[in-house]
Amino acid sequence: MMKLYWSPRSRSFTALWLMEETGQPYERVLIDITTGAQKSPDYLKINPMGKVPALADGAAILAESAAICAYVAERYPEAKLAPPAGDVRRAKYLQWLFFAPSCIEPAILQAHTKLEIPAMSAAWGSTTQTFDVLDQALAKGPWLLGDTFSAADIAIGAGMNFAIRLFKMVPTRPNFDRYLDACAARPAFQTAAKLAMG
Ligand SMILES: N[C@@H](CCC(=O)N[C@@H](CS)C(=O)NCC(=O)O)C(=O)O
Repeated sequence: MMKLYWSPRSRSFTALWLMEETGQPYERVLIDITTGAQKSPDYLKINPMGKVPALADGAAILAESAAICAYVAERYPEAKLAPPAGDVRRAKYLQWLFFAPSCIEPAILQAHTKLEIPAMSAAWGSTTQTFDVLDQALAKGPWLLGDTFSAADIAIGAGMNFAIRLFKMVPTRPNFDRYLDACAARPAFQTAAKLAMG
């Protein structure tokens, strides 16, 4: 059984939501980041960054929420969380999955801190550009791939939910609201949200 290393009220929500979407059993291993457990020598062997979440699937161990999304979607193809290789939708699936940590996450942080970074130098361009591009992608909906829900929605939906609904770091928009309502209506999201409270 896979082991998910997690902490309440943290980015672990992405991985909790993901695991709940698979419908597969998994073990939750609490690493309470308020106690410093994430910096213990034992946990640093699992994630040398000393951060949650991390996942162990037997001897296969990995961290980074988007990588965990990609790994689990591949391990449980029956959960249909990723278009398979050869499917034309896989291109955009990968694009949005990588967009989560490389553009959405830093754009949220920039919106929150108001840090000035030249758009030409920032990998995510600017907060406006990042959120405009996401807004356009969600115009048709309900998901990033249209009618197909995927692990990319988990990576992006969890981040946007955190930034817009939980911490009000980013102003909402009609397409974001519609999208976050659709995410929040999923039973797996709701179970994960309860678990994430600790
Ligand atoms: N890039 C990582 C970020 C994970 C992360 O920032 N985790 C935070 C909790 S939200 C953490 O473990 N912080 C504890 C610490 O830095 O000591 C991912 O996307 O999974």
